[in-house]
Amino acid sequence: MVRHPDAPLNERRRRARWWLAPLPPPPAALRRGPLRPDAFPSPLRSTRLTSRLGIALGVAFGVCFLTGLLSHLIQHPPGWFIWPSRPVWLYRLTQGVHVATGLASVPLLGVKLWSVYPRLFTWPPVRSVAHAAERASVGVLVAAALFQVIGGVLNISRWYAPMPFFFTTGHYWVGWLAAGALLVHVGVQLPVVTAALARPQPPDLPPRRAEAAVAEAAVDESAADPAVARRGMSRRGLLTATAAAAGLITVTTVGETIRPLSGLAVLAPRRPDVGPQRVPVNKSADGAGVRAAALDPSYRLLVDGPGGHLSLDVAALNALPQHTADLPIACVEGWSATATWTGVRLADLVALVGADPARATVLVESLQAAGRYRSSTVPPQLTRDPLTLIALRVGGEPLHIDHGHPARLIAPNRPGVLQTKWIGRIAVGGPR
Ligand SMILES: Nc1nc2c(c(=O)[nH]1)N[C@H]1C(S)=C(S)[C@@H](COP(=O)(O)O)O[C@H]1N2
Ligand SMILES: [Mo]
Repeated sequence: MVRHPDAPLNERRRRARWWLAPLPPPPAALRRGPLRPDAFPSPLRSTRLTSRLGIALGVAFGVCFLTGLLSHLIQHPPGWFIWPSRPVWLYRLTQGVHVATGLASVPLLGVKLWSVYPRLFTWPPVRSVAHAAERASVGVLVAAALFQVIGGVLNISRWYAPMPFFFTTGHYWVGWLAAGALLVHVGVQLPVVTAALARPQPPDLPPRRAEAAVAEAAVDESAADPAVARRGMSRRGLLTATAAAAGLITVTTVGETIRPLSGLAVLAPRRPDVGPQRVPVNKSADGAGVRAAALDPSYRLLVDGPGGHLSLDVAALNALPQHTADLPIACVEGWSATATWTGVRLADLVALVGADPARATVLVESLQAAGRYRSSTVPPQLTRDPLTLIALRVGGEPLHIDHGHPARLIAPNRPGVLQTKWIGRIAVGGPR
């Protein structure tokens, strides 16, 4: 920048802060419809109400973002990331919280947006470059928040038609966008929120408005009774209704992972005890196109390792030492169910083909020919884990075909998408 030593000091300062300089206002003739003054008269809207909703939503989004990030790291672990195998229910909890906080955000976000949408029509639309940037960042936040909440609900409802992209990737990256925009928003609005919450609470209806309402009602024949004029909702009533809606959504869905509440889970896409062998199913054998291969009498489980190759039929698998573990299937979609699994320890199979279970990374492949979840990688700390099974039975019965007959992977504290069903091949020392 060229300096002008002669320019007066404030002139230089003003130029330096060009982003705060007022912009020329647009023609006043445009100030019509929703842009006219007082176009949104609801007395329910207030900075205090918006602040309270904002805090609730900020907490829900923050928890949802962190638990979602965790789920992403577990499914795509970078080198530095180690996810413990105990407690076996931890992922079930974090992912249950992820989906529950996301669902509770639906009414919070709806009412929050209602409380601020008149600002879409503020006049003048942009006061300065800084104001324009702030409005743009709120635009990004609103778009990202709606994208996350709507996409998440579509995903747990397994309705992918409206999403012409791979949900998981979109949800992950837009999650970062939402988190960044939320941080900017909190930074900008924190002083406003602090001030709004510090002020003594205003009465539910400003008296002037209440009087006006009574006067209006007196004119209206059908509502001549002044008591009727106050029938509108109060701010406290609105907050209570919003909290009740969030609570109702939680109570009618959280039973998808908390078994004693499963009877109330009328809005949940899955119930923990509904499905073959009392365990839900996401992908059926027919859906995966594996029925014929899984029921074929010539089925063999291939185990390839540095010191040998095995080809085991179902009888041979049953002849190996059997172990039992109570472990949950915890789907990324928020439902989970614990069952009693019986089968062969992965560590035993790994040792049989000449590898050290404590150091072996194992690739587990399904008979399923295509699909994102046709294989999964088991890290060494799970390979050696005595609870990691190639399960042949659930609840004492041979696996139902939809649960992965003849053999499926079940390992402790692991997302459902990584619990590969209809296993055809186990490659020991495979790609990390
Ligand atoms: N081969 C294969 N295995 C799979 C899947 C799949 O699509 N293909 N889906 C996974 C998902 S998303 C979940 S939640 C669990 C569910 O196991 P279940 O159907 O026995 O409850 O299986 C996993 N195993
Ligand atoms: Mo899943």
